[in-house]
Amino acid sequence: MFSFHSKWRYLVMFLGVQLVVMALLSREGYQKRVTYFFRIFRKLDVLSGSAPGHRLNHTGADVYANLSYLVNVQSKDDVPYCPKKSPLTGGPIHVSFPSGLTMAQIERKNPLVVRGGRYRPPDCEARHRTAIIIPHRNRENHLKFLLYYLHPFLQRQQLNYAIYVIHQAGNYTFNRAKLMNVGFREAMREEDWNCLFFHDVDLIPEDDRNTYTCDQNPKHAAIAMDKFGYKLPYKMYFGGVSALSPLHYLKMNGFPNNYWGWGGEDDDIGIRVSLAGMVITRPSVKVGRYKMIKHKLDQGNEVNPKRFNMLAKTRQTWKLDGMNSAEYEVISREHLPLYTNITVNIGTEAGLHPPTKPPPKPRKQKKQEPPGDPKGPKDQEDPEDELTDFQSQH
Ligand code: UDH
Ligand code: NGS
Repeated sequence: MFSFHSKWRYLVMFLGVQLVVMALLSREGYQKRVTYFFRIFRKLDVLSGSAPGHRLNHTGADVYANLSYLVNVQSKDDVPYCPKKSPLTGGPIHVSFPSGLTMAQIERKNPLVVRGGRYRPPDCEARHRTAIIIPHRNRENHLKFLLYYLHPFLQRQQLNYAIYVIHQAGNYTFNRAKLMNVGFREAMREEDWNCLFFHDVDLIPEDDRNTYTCDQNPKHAAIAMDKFGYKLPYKMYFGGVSALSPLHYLKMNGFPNNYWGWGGEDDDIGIRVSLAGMVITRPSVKVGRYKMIKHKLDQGNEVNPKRFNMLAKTRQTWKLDGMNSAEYEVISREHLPLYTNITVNIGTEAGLHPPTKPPPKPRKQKKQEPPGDPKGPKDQEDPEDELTDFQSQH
């Protein structure tokens, strides 16, 4: 009887101690450790593709949905290569443009992106090194949306990447293709990128199976844009977003430098691809989908009236004008939290430092012109007249 009572006492004491131990273990420090182990298990599940949470809702998925699985690890030595197909990609991405988005919010949502807008997968060695080149001027709002979507999109693809914004200084007519030449050279100065994506600031990819890696031939990625009813507007279209390896780029002497204003430069680039003996590859229309942020033609990027005549001469000009003749001056290079901003003076048609016109001399009394050429001296002819003549004949 007596010993039965003391047995109960010992049992109650034992349970009490258990309770105290459990209470202590559930304090913050222990919780952290338990969460850490749970995270490891969850990550292993994700990488093997078996985590239930990882099964994305493929319709209208949030682009940030499965990035919470990425955990920064201290040491990057001896990490294995990333899988050939990223387990983090899900398919279609829901794209909308809510008001009030700030750069600080984007930074907070992308904690693993480092200065200059660079990223490497924390848990595996990327198979691809991709630089994104964005020609830019006065489109800060578009840039914000692009960064919001592009960072998680590229992280899902497990790429080693950086985003370069090439900002044209001054107010002179915009020159998209020349800015791309600047972007190519300046990005390659920083790292041995094996793929360059030339990306308009107003195009948001809508499917993360559209991989930002290079193919055997130059790739036109923006094959299906909403503004064209999600199909190619014409067979040779090469605008919006394209991808070239450094080898492709140099083989076609880069892009033309002399298309000032809107239109034609992308067609010229497409022609260069075939003149250099390459072909254009494309993803499927199901995957190469983009939403364009609606806008009007910018001030300073007026339609270029010379573009058709210039296109007719690409065969003669591509080896002379391009990467080998691109002249510019970098004004600044800033490694900002979400991108590298390169501000550049690309000059005008008259060169990098066009001579300022001297003030007009006071007119002298004109002598009588000798009879002869009614047009006057030959050097007064505008060389563009020749191009306009060509256009009207064709
Ligand atoms: N860009 C700028 N600032 C400018 C002009 C162009 O950043 O002032 C860049 C930007 O990356 C843009 C790209 O150059 O996405 C292409 O320019 P765009 O968006 O004006 O060209 P797009 O063909 O739009 O996409 C055309 C608007 C309607 C033109 C109708 C002409 N018939
Ligand atoms: C072509 C332009 C391209 C342009 C494309 C789409 O006509 O530069 O339309 O334009 N080529 C010429 O003008 C020679 S868009 O509908 O996006 O405004 O990219």
